[in-house]
Amino acid sequence: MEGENKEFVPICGDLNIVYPTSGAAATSRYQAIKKKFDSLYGVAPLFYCRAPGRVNIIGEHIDYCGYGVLPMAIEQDIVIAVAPSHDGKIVLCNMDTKFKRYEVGTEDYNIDGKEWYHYFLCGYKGIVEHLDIKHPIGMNIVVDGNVPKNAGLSSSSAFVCCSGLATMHANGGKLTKIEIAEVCTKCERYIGTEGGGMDQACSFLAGFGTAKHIEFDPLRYKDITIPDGVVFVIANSLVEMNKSKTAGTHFNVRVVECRTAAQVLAKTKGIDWKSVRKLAQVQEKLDVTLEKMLEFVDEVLHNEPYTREEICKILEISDDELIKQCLSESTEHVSSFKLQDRARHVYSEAKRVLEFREVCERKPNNAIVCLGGLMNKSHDSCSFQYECSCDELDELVKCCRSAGALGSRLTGAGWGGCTVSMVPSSLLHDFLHKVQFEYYSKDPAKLAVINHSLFATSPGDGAAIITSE
Ligand code: A2G
Repeated sequence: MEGENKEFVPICGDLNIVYPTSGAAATSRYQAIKKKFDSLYGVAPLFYCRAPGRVNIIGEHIDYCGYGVLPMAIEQDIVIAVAPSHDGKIVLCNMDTKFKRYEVGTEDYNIDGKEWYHYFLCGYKGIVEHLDIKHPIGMNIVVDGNVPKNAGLSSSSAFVCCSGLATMHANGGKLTKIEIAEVCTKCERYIGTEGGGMDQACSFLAGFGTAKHIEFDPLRYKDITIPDGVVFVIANSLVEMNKSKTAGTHFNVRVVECRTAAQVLAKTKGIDWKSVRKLAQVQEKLDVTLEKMLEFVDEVLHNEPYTREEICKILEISDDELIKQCLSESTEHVSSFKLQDRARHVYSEAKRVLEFREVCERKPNNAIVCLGGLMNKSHDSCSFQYECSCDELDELVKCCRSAGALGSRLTGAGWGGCTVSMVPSSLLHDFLHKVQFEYYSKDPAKLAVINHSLFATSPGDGAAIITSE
């Protein structure tokens, strides 16, 4: 099905019955949130919002270059319970007492750090500004999240999306899923990384039972049915991937390397390079295939890292101009840029995503073997060309492959976090056992958290507003 751009409509009814993917555990989770809400604010929540995390099956680090990705939502999500208030305040409490209570004025707040509540404020500010809400309503809030943090499963975007959705609904706003996904992509940039929109799009547009091919500029999506007989397994390397700290710097450096590669390619090919920000724009302007772009990359760019001076010389600009045209606040001091490897990864990964989709649609006899092969190539490209893996992720991928996965790769930004593996359903039990033995059992600290670290997953539902009216 081609993605429809529908407005968000609350799911209404008795919470215990209504929320579709809820089993007994989910129901008791909502009841626990309600109980805490009652004890904190003396009233029941008026509504709940939920937004899921995601696992990206293939298409890594190419959304911000303008290329399509192929993720699915996971069941784990962020839930926000809300009761509007009239005291001009937002009060935020978290089910996890590690995250302290926070209170701020509805019109008097700053996103000047990376505390947990700043992620809420990103979604809040994005919606207030987009809908031009002059006097936003106050909100009493309880937040609960079970998306593993710093694991590449998009817990921060799920929180930003859920906050945006709650703010929209509390203020009587109406947006389509595509509109709100775009707003939340932009507003997450208030807090640091220059992501491309996959996480927010997946959180809002996901649908039960299918992965999504999500494309950008303009944002659109298509349901992708994975062939029968396989299951996806997430395994956490337990190396923390903290995007707002070290990985954030690596991440933004990759964004800048891709932008610079696009501009150098454009300049060399006689295109107005100042109008180019993404590698996909170069392909579009030259109107050639991805194969051809890969040839150009090898012809035009050299493998050794570029210095700032060399880039300035090619683009015929000063260092100040380089900062303005290519770099960002967090990357203005970068002195060395690997353009060929990064561009190679992006164009080849974009091609693998299209091949993956094509195999899912055509379903040849060897479909699952082909899909596994594409996932393996994707990991190798992430590891060698994009250098966004780490030793533990490479080791985990190796364990997963030798435990029976047809394909295994890092998922999300990398530099730690999780792998995703495609495993024949008939081998699942054996696979989990072997990976447990090979990766987790050797370290008691890892073994202690295995239940949340190694699990099978299937495509979950997208974000929702849930009311009890
Ligand atoms: O890395 C992160 O999850 C990015 N998200 C996402 O856009 C994508 O680039 C991914 C790598 O494929 C954010 O920066 C919020």
